[in-house]
Amino acid sequence: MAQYFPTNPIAFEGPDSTNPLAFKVYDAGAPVEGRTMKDHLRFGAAYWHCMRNPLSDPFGAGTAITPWDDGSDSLGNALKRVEVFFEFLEKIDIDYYCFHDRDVSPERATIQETWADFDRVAALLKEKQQATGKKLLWGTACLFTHPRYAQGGATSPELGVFTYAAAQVKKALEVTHELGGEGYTFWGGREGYSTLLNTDMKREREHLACLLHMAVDHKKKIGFTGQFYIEPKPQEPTTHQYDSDAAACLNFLREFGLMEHFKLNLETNHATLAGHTMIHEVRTAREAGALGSIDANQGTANCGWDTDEFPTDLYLTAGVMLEVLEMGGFTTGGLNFDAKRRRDSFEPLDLFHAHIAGMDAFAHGLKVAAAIRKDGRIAEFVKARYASWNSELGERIEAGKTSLSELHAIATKSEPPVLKSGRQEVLDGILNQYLRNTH
Ligand code: XLS
Ligand code: NI
Ligand code: NI
Repeated sequence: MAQYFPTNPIAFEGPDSTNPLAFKVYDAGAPVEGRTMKDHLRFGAAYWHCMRNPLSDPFGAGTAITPWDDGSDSLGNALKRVEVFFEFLEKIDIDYYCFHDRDVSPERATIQETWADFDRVAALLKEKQQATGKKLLWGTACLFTHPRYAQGGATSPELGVFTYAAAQVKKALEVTHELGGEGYTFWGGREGYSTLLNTDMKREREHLACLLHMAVDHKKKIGFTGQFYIEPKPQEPTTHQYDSDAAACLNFLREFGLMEHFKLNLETNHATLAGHTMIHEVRTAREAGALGSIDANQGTANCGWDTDEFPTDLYLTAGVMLEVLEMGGFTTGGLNFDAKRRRDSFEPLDLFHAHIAGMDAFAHGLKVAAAIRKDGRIAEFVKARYASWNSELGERIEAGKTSLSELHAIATKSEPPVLKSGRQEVLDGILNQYLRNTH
């Protein structure tokens, strides 16, 4: 194995290990609810953050130390990064990865040249996948970096831009298919507006739906059976994005007849930017049968940016894994670390520290979630809370077999209803008990 990272493969050393380059909780082969941790968590690494993020911010230059990268956009440099990335995947023991077309290969003067380079890089990605057994969780097209997309990709007021975006999606989809990708994501970073004064919102949303319908058609045409995802985010970079949260995405999909073709790829920091908890977003998607995949990260609570930090909050990971277990586990999706190191964690080894922290946090969340489910107290409480609905009248209301007049008559002759306590603090305590007692 090449040696771009000065570490051995990361191993599980148990909860008392003090080795920063070891897993304390994530024990890949350990069984939880009849499946291994590895199978449940389906971790993915993001090519853009691992290989292409210089760790700059609006006030300062990049700090990341990347001795393997000559800083050029040459094909040789792009191929070199693939070697480095696969060494990382092997050593960190992550099975899946995700990429945008422009992360792995550069944009050239013409579409033909751009695609020729993309094909060369894709061939190496495929070779590396075959040699290591690593897999593509999802691919995507970057429709937000190039200046042509300043006013949107699929929602640009300019037809030529839409056409270019469509070409880029076609190619990214075909490469994803070629690499055996299990999914394909649409994140509309610039599919929104800066001001309604210059925007025909109705037309732009319709155009976005047109592109997605064409993608569905093309998927069938080329025989790609991976899952399509939409990834909601309310703003940043645009002032308002059309796919603002899970509920808005579900409405969009239903409005344009796309529901059966898409699931959601939910990201924690996008949920918080939308004013929701991640658990709310995950629950909303799960109940609609549309929980597909997760971009695992977290934000700083008091900061209105998409800070994309590695997820270390155990309440978050336990809550997310409870929803995933309730769903019966991921199928095509997984936990893709759409997360970056802090600007001050710039050494190559910090990539390992960051992923280890996230993987251990999700492994712990998985164990806590399984323990809570086994205990059953929370689920029983919820069931009991709605018990009055299991009456003859409750069933008739739920079946749509009564009327306001009948309920008026019943309410008139009944005693006033008596509420039971919601016991939130008891439930918080049970959650904490499992966060403390799970090892
Ligand atoms: C940005 C998004 C992006 C998508 C893929 O905020 O999270 O990284 O996951 O385009
Ligand atoms: Ni994301
Ligand atoms: Ni994000």
